[in-house]
Amino acid sequence: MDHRHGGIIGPDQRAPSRRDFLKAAGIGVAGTVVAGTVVGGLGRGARPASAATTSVSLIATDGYITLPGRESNPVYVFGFRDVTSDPDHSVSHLVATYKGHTQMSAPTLDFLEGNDMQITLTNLGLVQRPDLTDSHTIHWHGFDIPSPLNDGVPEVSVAVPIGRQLTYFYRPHRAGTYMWHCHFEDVEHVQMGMTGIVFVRPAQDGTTIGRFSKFAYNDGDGSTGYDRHFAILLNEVWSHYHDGDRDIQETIPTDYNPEWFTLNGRCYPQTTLPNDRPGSPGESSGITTPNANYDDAPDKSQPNSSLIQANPGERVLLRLADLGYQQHSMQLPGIPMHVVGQDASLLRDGAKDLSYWTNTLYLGPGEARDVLFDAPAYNALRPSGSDSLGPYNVYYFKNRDWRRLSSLGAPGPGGGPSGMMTEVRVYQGSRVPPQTYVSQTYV
Ligand SMILES: [Cu+2]
Repeated sequence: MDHRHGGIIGPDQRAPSRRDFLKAAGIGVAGTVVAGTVVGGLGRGARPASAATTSVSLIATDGYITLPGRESNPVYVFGFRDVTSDPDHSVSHLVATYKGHTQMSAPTLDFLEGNDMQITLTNLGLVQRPDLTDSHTIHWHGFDIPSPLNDGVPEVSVAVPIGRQLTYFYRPHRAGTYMWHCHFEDVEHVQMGMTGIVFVRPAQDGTTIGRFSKFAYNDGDGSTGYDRHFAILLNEVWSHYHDGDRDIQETIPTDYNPEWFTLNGRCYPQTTLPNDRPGSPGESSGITTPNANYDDAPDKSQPNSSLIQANPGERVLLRLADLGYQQHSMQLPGIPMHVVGQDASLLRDGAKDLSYWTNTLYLGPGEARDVLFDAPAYNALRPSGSDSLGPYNVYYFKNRDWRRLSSLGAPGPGGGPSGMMTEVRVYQGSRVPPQTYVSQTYV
């Protein structure tokens, strides 16, 4: 293997360190290009230096999440967690700190077209299943990647064994909303929770077209401009698979019969609780899961909110992806939806506009959509509520199949909906501050 493309590093440090690999590639350890070019792509030769390099550090391990009806018996999962902010990325430190403490869904990855991306994945192993020696990978679904080495399909490249690290390199050239997942024994690992959204902001971002400076695509005319964006992953959870993996029992995947229907790994009304972002004051959902098999500390195991907050008149971009195994039809009654992107492609053929307006979105497994809507004016006659930002109108972004608005076949709190549903809150006055990152919450 050419070390310029990344490296597998053991905990014993007999192998060259990650620092050595990055130096060899002309990349500073702080994550900026310091000299010359970064060589990548098998046999493709040198390429121009990119504007910047973003480095992300992720761990893969197991853990538990809390779903309706299983509050006292949390559901076993595999997953990814972002440890970039931890200054110590040694395998020994990561194992001691995070093994058995994963999350679902995976962190949302936010990249910029043309920038170099490094994602270092460390496989910490599984606490509940020390007998399972499964590797993990990162597969960027739908990404037109030239290098199989970084594609994460283990049968044709490499995977990351327990106790090892691998740095994946990407330079995305196509804007859009994608998804990412582990591709190792993927039917199992995807259902077990190793799924998330990755999106690429277009090079057009930062220019001003009309009143917008942020866009879903390089549209040239501002037609995909937005004020706020939200990344929401549609998924299902089948208890049999998760309990079977926990208890060392066989599962027949073709018997798939999920009982939970989730947005970002949560069921309504948990979907409307804030994010759990470390270091972000005010963002703590309070969703904790006792980690019975590792220690007594509760985990912030479902950190990704699906709450959509907007001011009247703002244009909102929903970055949607389905990484379950079923098709879902989603509705937003009261607000028309404008579909401008599909599977990381602008819906346009030459000069022909292929975007469409709908009241029902259909997403199959492995599909993504970019959906714009305009937040309506505040209307005192509509259903409303109030939170720390003040009074709001509420619109429900929900699955159109009522069976998927339940959990374990039961309704939610008070006999209301559960499952695949969240709220769009449109506030009276302009109370929502400017968004500084995707899916930011303010309650
Ligand atoms: Cu995996």
